[in-house]
Amino acid sequence: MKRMLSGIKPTGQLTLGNYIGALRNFVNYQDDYEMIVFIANLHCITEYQDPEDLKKNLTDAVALYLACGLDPNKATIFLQTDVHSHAELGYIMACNTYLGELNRMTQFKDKSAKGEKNMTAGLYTYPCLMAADILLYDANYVPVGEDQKQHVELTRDIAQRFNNKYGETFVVPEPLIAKVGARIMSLSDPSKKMSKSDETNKGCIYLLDDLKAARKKVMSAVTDSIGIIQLDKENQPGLYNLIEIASALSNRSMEDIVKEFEGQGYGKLKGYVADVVCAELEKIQTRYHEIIESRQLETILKEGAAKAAAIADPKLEEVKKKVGLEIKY
Ligand code: ATP
Ligand code: LTN
Repeated sequence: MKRMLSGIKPTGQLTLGNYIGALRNFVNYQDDYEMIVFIANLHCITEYQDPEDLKKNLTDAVALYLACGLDPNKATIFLQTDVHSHAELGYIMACNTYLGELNRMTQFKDKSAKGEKNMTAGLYTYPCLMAADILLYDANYVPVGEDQKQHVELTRDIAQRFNNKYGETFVVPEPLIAKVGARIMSLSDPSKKMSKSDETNKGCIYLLDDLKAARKKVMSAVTDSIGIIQLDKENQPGLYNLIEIASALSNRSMEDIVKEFEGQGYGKLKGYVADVVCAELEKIQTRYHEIIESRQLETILKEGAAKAAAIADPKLEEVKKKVGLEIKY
């Protein structure tokens, strides 16, 4: 069975974008792949997080993973810091990455271009830690949203370089981008990605949003004045995004949805999208509350970390040996 690995960085509450672009796919993959998913808490602190908020977000993320259908009997689920090899291999990977490569990472470039202050060294070297996360497990596939593709490509370069320098060590992973829903856009500004760091809060649906609030966000989503229901991503990005959301959640094709609402007003279509979104959120939230109350998170994470470490720790030892980081007695 091929191995698949992905991580999520809960620096805020998980969003519908995370669900459609990532989580939901993990659930579909867990039957056909050996699935490893982890909460990338070390990645979270590349930017300051209030410690209490961070703790809550990490806990919610695990509970939401499970609520969305990830099954700890099928997939390995753990917290990054519970497996120490990540940080250690991350450093070794940083020593095998060139500044020029990190300078090309668009996520970092965008943040510096915006003139963000107090950017940390951790944020800059973050792709090296991400490479370690992936390479420790010899993952064949890495399912991510569009925005993370470049980081997986860098991981491939680092792996190939390491293999050439030190001998065959790592499996070179492939990014896996879902066809529908790889980039869900903000409901209030369809030129931007739906993001948990949305300042106005209007464009982003959180998985734990109150259903009424979620419905309101969909109903007031920004569309256009063209007034025709069709698939025109360029001129009607807001409408396209709504149809894409409904399609991803209902497993219907976007064309099929257009056919049903053709010739009708945007309000009707929005009502349908809101129904689909709220039904999905309700299902997830019910499970989420059951999981939080059942207090099983600690055991699941402990068992997940033990399973993960059994793969990661020997890999790190192999790397250290190859690099020459040991004393000969
Ligand atoms: P944000 O920009 O909201 O902080 P992120 O991409 O930096 O999000 P994560 O929460 O770690 O951080 O994202 C987890 C996964 O969800 C990644 O694979 C990412 O590509 C995917 N993802 C995040 N937002 C969206 C979106 N709007 N549409 C599709 N996929 C998304
Ligand atoms: N960088 C990713 C989260 C992440 C990840 C990973 C994803 C950290 N390590 C390894 C896939 C594989 C993000 O910001 N979404």
